[in-house]
Amino acid sequence: MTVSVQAAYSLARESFGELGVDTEAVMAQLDRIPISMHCWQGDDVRGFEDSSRALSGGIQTTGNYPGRARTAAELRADLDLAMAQIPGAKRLNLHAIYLESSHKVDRDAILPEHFAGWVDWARAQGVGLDFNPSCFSHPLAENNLTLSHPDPAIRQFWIDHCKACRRISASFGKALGTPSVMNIWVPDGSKDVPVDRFGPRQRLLHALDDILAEPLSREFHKDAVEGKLFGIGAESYTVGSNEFYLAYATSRNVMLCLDAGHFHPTEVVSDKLSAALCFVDEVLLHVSRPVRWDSDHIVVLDDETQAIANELVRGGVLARVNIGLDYFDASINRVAAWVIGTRNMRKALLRALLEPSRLRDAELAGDFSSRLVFMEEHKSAPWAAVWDAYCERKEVPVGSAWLDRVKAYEKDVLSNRG
Ligand code: RNT
Ligand code: ZN
Repeated sequence: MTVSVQAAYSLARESFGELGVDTEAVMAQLDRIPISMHCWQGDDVRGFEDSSRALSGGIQTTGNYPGRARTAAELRADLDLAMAQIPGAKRLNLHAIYLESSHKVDRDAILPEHFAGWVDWARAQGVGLDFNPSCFSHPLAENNLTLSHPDPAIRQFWIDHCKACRRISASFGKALGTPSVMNIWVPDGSKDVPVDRFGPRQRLLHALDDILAEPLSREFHKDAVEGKLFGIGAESYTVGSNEFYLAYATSRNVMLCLDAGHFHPTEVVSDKLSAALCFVDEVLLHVSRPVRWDSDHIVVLDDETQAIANELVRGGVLARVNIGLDYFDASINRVAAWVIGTRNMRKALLRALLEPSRLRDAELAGDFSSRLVFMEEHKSAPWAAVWDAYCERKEVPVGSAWLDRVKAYEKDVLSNRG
């Protein structure tokens, strides 16, 4: 370790030790917590199916920073660079539109072989894969209707797509020896006040039941469902609302996906985890940063990201919560966006793991003055020294040194992309 990092770490280790926190054990635990990085930050959620297709489904990337990945090879190269700057266990979260095929394959006909390149890459990198059906950016997803579409043929197309995706997801789990979490999110909703709110929800319910009918071992594949409040162009009604999916996940024993940007502005995911986990076995997190709306800004080390990490550690539910990221920013270097958000999520986990037991003790004793004092003290505890030491041990850059590598890559590689 460099002298300054070592010196700061020794002092930090001692000061946490005085409060009963073993920084060595914390680092070891931190390193094993997987964070699933979302492939779609690298190319503005476009995929490789048809690059002329505009992003639909009520989600939006804004910005046109140069260097967007246009092929799977480019996306993997960008991910390699990003992952090399991020310490700890990682996974990659793929969407169905990231298939590789020499000829056009429609979404209801996709097969594991179209993702062979990703499996090879994941194996070489030692990362697990997660998956998502892509029920948007497609001619049959116009008007934000897919699994709840009133036309049975269109509905069936999306049901078949989701069924094909489950098999691909299970193939990932089998190939890589770690279950793939497959998250179903559909954009279905209505721009203006609908007449019928019941019909679409009943159709979605039956479509989901149909999709999940094929039994697949949880050793290879796990299902998750993601609700939301509204999307662009679907402001008045969202078929898959929070209530709908909470009840669905509970009654069907599937995972609930909680996205930090999918609730009313003063609601927070950090408070929902302990409620949902009373009733569902596992949760999938889409850690994101909503700025005034579901804007999917890059995750920063803000209060809510910290509160989420605190809940996972304080609640002892790290094994039941799958941490995934979900944001897409096209206004800055996209590799930097991945590194910033993923490192921040792990920093939040580190701070949570370093929390001394005196906070809980004070609460249990009813001493809320001490609880608040200790909570506030912990914010300025020397966690950054532990973070730097951890980065050095994992041979990833300390502080902002990774930015030089990303800038060099931008100059040598990204700026040459048309
Ligand atoms: C949309 C959902 C969904 C998507 C990704 C691309 O609001 O958050 O998770 O962002 O699947
Ligand atoms: Zn999401």
